[in-house]
Order: sequence, then structure tokens, then C-alpha cells
Amino acid sequence: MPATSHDTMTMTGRARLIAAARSQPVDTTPVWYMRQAGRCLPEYRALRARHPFMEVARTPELAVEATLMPVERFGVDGAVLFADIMLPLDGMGVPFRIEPKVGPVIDNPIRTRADVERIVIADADEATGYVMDALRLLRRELGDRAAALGFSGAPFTLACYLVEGHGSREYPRAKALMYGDPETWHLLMGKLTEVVTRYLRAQIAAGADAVQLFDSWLGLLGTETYAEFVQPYTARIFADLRGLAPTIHFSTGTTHLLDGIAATGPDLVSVDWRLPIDAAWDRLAPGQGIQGNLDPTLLMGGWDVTRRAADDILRRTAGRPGHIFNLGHGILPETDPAVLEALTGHVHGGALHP
Ligand code: 1CP
Repeated sequence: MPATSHDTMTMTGRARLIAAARSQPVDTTPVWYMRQAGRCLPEYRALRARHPFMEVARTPELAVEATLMPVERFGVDGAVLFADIMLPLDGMGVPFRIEPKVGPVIDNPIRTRADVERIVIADADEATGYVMDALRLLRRELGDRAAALGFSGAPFTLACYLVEGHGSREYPRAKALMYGDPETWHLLMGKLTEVVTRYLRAQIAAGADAVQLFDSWLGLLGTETYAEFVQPYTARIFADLRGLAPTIHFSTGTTHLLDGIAATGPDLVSVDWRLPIDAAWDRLAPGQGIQGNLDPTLLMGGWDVTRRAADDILRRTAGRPGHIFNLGHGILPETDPAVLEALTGHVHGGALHP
């Protein structure tokens, strides 16, 4: 397996990722992995054996410790803050908890207009000051080794959890609210848009070099529904953040929505493995970058299949400015960290950047 550092690398990880996010030239392809901070590392499991999830997230020193683990072990160019998409709920007056092996749970879900009206739009620095403190500490500890990446759940994905009360395959209650009571839906999406915008603005002010909007469950929607009930809100967030820091839109299973997603105006669109990356790139707006798109399951097939698939992605992107190498979705917990370490070195040593 290859080493993780190469003589031809002249940029810092931070500079490399930020340049790619702005579709500027780079010395080699920058790389980070979705869910790199929490999923497969034994050092993370050891930390979690000592502290519950929310304690790690709410204690800047612990959150930064977890954030730095994959930077140190894999040599990635992006350090995604250890946090969760649900944290903005802290300021909204909606109590939630993260249950081991289950995920987010909300005991009193949002179901009626009165519930939506009660949602508070708070100041992000007050409501989630611990996230901003963690980012400030991360920025100091990280130096230029890697870019500090902030993130939030997108309004639609947050609405899925808020209305359903927990994770689900189809989010039937959330979709029923959307179709059955559009006025309440739009009120909810408007409020969530404001919360998410404030939250991401505060993260950028605290030192995030780029921010990613996770719309994990977007693939449940058809093209018309997306355009009517979600797209305008996403577009509003990216318009508000324009010029502050590069923005990344994330979703999976959304090949049918790609044109609409591109039109919301992020600097990069994260795509999964369902389309070859060059075919997906053709569907984006001119000058828009792309993030992706290795199938995380491939990594469990061992190094040879992983390397071949990574080479195929690098051949298809062919050194074109604006590519950040990543997985199409989160690392699976069973993944061997040694494969991720080798993959980082392999992408950095990319055949296309001799
Ligand atoms: O893992 C990391 O790199 C750290 C940061 C991180 C991120 C980027 C966590 C920590 N969560 C997330 C994003 C996140 N959280 C998403 C978007 C990405 C995706 O689509 O996978 C989603 C949907 C969540 C919600 C969530 N939080 C789930 C999924 C449940 C479901 O509905 O399918 C789960 C299991 C959590 C808890 C959670 N968040 C993060 C960790 C490490 C954990 C596990 C908790 C633990 O360690 O006990």
C-alpha cells in the first residue's frame, strides 16, 4: 500500500481543499471522508466508551480530539467537525437525544401548525455556542494541515426528523404534512431555513473554511415535489452564504434531482456512486465543482477493488479543477481504517498528477 505523503505535494491540505472548493488549480486532488470522525476508528470507540455522544459534541476539547483523529491517521485535507446534523435543534426549543445504535429521537415531534409556531429562531452563538467554541479551538489546533469543515442538516432532512420523531425509511408523516398541509410545511421550512442560515454563518465566523449542507433524505422526493417544497429554501441558504465561504450540497439517491440541486447554487455538489462522476459533472452548472463519489461499500471489498474504483474516478475527473475526492455516503462502521489510510495516499499520489 502507498505512503501518505508525496514529494510532488507543494500545497498544505487546507490550501488544497479550499482551492478545489473554488474550482482553482491544485497540486493534487484533495480528499476527506464523510463520517470520518466517528465511524470506524478504534480511538473514537475508546473515547465514546468514556463519554456519551452528546458530551463529546458539547465539550469543545473532546469534539476537537475526535475531529483530529482521522486527520492524524489518514492524512486527509478536510477535518469535519465532530458534531451532528441535529445540534441546531438546541436553539429551537425542541428537545432531542441521540440514542446509541438508533440515532436522533424527538419525544414530542412537530405535527401541527401550533407546534411549528412555537419553534424558536435563536441566536446561534447563544444556542449552540459550544459548536462555535469547538470550531475556534479546531482552527487553532489544526493549523494548515487541513481545512476545517462545518456543516448542518438541511431544512428538509431536519424537517423529516422533527415531524417523524426518529429515523425512518420513508418519512411518511413528514411527507404527509408536506402534501396535506402545505401552509404549515412552508412555515416550518421558512423557520428552519433561518435557523440553518444563522447556524452556518456563525460557524464560518468561528473559523469553518467551508460548510456542507446535509440533505440526506432528499432522494425520497420527486422532481416536481422537490421544486415546490424544498428547492427554494436550499437556494436561499446558498445565496445568503455566497462570498463568505465555499458551500457544499450533500445528498444521496438524487440522480433525478441533480439539475435542480445544481440550480440552488452551491460551490460544489456532493454526488453518490449511482452515476459515473463525469456524467454527474456534466449535469452541474458551469464552474460548479463536484465532491465524490466512491461507493463506501467498495472499501469493504479490500484494497485492490478500492484502488481500481478510485483510479476510475481520477481518470474521469482528469485533473479538472473543482474535484474533492470523497465517498458517496458515510464510512461504514466495519471499514478497515488501513484501507482509508492507503486510499488517501493513493489519491494524493494520483496518476494524473505525476
Ligand atoms: O462521523 C463523523 O465524521 C462526525 C460528524 C457527524 C456527521 C457529519 C456525525 C456524528 N453525524 C453526522 C451527520 C449526520 N447525522 C447525518 C448526515 C450524514 C448521513 O447521511 O449519514 C445524519 C442523517 C445524521 C443523523 C444521525 N445521527 C444518525 C443517522 C440515523 C438515521 O436516521 O439513519 C445517527 C446514527 C446519528 C448519531 C451520530 N452522529 C454522529 C455519530 C458519531 C453518531 C453515532 C453516535 C455514537 O457514537 O454513539
